[in-house]
Amino acid sequence: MVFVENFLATLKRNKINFFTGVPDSVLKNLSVSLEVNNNSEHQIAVNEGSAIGIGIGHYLATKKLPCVYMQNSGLGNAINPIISIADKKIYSIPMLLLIGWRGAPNSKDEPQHMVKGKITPNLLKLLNIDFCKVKKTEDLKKLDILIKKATKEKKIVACLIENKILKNKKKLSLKQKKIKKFSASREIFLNKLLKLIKKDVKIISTTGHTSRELMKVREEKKLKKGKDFYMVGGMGHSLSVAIGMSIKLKKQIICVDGDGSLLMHLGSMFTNSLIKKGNLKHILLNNNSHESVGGQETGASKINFELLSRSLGYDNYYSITKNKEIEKVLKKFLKNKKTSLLEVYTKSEIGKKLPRPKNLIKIKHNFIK
Ligand SMILES: Cc1ncc(C[n+]2csc(CCOP(=O)(O)OP(=O)(O)O)c2C)c(N)n1
Repeated sequence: MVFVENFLATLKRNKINFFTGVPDSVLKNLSVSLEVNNNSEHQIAVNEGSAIGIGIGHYLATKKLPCVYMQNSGLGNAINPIISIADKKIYSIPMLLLIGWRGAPNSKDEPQHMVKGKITPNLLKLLNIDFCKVKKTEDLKKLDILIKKATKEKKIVACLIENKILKNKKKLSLKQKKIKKFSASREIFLNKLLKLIKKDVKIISTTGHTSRELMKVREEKKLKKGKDFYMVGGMGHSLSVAIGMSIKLKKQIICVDGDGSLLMHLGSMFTNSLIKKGNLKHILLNNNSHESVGGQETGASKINFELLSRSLGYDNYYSITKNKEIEKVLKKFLKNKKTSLLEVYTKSEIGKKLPRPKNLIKIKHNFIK
């Protein structure tokens, strides 16, 4: 176990005072400390590649190392700017990557994390990034040496942290802004959705709590209409998967997106409007947070999704703010044959206990049958 305070002190001693990244459950105690204590600069990024970009910009502006944090699944998004811009043989931009190591060997985790977890150290080796593993306070000495090396040699270094290692000395919790409009329940919405759809509908649901809740509602209530494809990984790509299906199939394809996920690869909304297949129904469950990994704010409450979707080429926009509006609006939305977005303002339910999809190959077979 390592206290976040001690971890941050090691970084501070090395003049690292700027943080950017995409939240991760392994690093949620760090996120909460950055937000609550507010004594370092911190900017959440929409995806890990963008976080690397922000980090590069920070170095160019200050000559100081940024700390770019992410879950190891986001390393894929980060690789392009790492290897094509920041690499020692390109612009030689130093930074510290702080990587939440899901699926580390000997841990128990979901299949997608076990696959990425196994190759994470090899990926770093391939990228020529020196790294250390921090599991106990003494390991911070290794981290200190590594950061000094990054500063001196102007190269990227990384620190791998496994689940349940980072703890706060004092119990801290994120202050979530209560916004009245965000009051619909995801569970009630998904329940209604599964009742109102036609039998042959295909649902693509986004990473994290949305997929897990959809599976729970379907199983508990024995709702048999439609088939689900849970995007357990590939965060931000549910809409693209739905687009790929809608091009080839005439039946209704429903994408159930999250605000953090949609923002991660927002450009896919534009592709959707270019394709304009009326059978693709795009639903955004907006809870203004990365609920699945600790409830860090996405800032999506500030976005006018009606204006955004229309300017990207969507024909219609619907919204739901309360449970009692769900049935009426959902019926209208599902009947509409044009490219439309339904935004459901949902409450964030941090720490909700939900089951996890397990037999993914079986889920796929059942889905494409
Ligand atoms: C590329 C990538 N980065 C980060 C994560 C970790 N992660 C899983 S779910 C999630 C939050 C998704 O937010 P949102 O789409 O708003 O859904 P919510 O959690 O609020 O239900 C994050 C950051 C991931 N799985 N993949």
